[in-house]
Amino acid sequence: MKALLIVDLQNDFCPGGALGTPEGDIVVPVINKLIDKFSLVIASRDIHPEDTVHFEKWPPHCVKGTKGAEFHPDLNTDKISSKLEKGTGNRDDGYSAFEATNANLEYLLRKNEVTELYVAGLTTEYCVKETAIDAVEKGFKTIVVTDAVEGVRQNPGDEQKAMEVMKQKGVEFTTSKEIEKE
Ligand code: VGL
Ligand code: ZN
Repeated sequence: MKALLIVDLQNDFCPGGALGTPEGDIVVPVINKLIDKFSLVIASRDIHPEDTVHFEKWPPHCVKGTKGAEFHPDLNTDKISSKLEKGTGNRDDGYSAFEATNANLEYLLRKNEVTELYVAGLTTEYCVKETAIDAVEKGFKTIVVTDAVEGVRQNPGDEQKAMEVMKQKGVEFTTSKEIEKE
């Protein structure tokens, strides 16, 4: 069983958002197309309290109840069967979707007999990377869809570095074109 996990495709990570990636919204149509190829689609959101140690590292973003915390308005959410919230505490970053506090992602995947987890969304260097590495470490075959993820690009080369770390940890890569062929 294959599942698609859409990570943090929220207004605040899109251009113009509080922690906008330069090109984050280009993945929206790519992901909307990808969704058709999966029978199980899960999405995570970064949902922070107003006060959190996380905001010592980052400008405030994705605060619970704000517009910035909502999914990008063009994301087709119809098929998303589970909406995970992470980063909800005030003592840590909560980058990985496996740290969701409103559902247990590992349990959800095992219950649905998921063996291959396809990962898309934002941001390549943080939440996509940490989620993908956690998935590999929990024993799932994990495939990042390279044209369906975008980086926050704080420093030149950060995205490439993140891809290399994921690769070293055993994460695999594909493109939406390859998936469409299947
Ligand atoms: C993220 C920075 C801070 C992410 C979340 O979703 O990748 N990045 N919080
Ligand atoms: Zn965050």
